Amino acid sequence: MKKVFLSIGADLIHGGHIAIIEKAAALGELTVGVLTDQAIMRYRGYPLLPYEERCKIISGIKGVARIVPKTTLSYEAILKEEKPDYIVHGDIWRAGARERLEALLKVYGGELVEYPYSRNEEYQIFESNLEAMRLIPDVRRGMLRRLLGTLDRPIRVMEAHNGLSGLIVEKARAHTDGEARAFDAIWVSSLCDSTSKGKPDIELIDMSSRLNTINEIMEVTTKPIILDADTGGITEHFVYNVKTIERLGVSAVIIEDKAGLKQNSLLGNEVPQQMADIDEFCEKIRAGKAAQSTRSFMIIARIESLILERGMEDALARASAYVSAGADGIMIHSRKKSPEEVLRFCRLFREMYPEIPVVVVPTTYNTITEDELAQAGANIVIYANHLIRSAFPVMMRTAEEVLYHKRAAEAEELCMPIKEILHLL
Ligand code: SPV
Ligand code: MG
Repeated sequence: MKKVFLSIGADLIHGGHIAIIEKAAALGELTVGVLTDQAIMRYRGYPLLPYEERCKIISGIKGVARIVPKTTLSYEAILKEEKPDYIVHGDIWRAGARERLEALLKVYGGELVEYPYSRNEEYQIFESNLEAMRLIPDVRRGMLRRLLGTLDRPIRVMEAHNGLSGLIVEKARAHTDGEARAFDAIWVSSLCDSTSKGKPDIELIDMSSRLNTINEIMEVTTKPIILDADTGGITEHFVYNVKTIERLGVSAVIIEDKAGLKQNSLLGNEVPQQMADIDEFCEKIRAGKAAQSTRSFMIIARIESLILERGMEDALARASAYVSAGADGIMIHSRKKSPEEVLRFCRLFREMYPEIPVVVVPTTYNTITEDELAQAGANIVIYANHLIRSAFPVMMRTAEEVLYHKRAAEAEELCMPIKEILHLL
């Protein structure tokens, strides 16, 4: 009997999939490679159904002899292992994918069997409905916890401060090793939200305005959102804000343990800044946790001890207190050029709490890689301000070029072509 292989995501199964499975099964013994959660995330965002559930559905379909996990979009590993006589595939391909597959099949003499993909209009509606489900607040909110429970690498988060930068975080891909690498979540930074409004990062932008920014980003993205809520404000206000952002579908809020006028952490002790009283901050965490109504929402406590040079012991003592108060995770921040103190904190914290998620923000210690941070125990890596910082210098140069030349021709090479921007959305 011939060996047949078919790869499938199976987050949504409709008649078109059943038809292709039937056709594949008619060619011989059918093995279905079900894409793992991580493999799906690389090209389309988090699947609504976890891998185990999708396998159960596929295993119930007539003609499926066997299921194997397909951990990447590439067929390379699976073909080496399975050497199927036939690979069955629909006739819609990602750029270069067909050629890559044919080259792999050539090595051992396998054959590609292509079936026309069902272009039934109804199926296309089902598929766009599935995409729309990602926008439902309950679905989006739960994604961060699901990512923390699934990924075998740190969650990669990029800042967004408006709809356009949100779209960039949503769509950006780096193609390496035959895979498309993407960001997993969005950081709504207080620094970038304030800067994009021309204001300093001193908790000046009120919650209504922050909510507008979040809404703008949510309108054009599907990825989970982590909100930088500065100090969280006074506890009596924080509890109401928790309810609001949770209802919107934000996955996590991070609050920092400062009191008085909050200034940006990267200024450190160059400006007067105070740490919050530990007990008062714990009370804020407890009140926030009591105010939330879903299990998926997370309140993460951010420790500023290293920023304000209070030492490692203070940082660790605060971490323990905040975890005991119910924090779902700890963010440790540093403004050193070397990652050494953050790595030390992560290792010491991990000895005490193997399971509590740790968030890091490698802005100043930017040569460290995500893999190295993960080895020390970090679970979430936030690139906190890079889109706005990279946009600003080019906008400034464009303005200066126009002023200097009294015309726009010289600025053109700094600009996206008009046609491209018109078609961007
Ligand atoms: C932010 O992005 O607003 C942050 C991180 O809080 S930092 O600017 O490094 O303090
Ligand atoms: Mg901030």
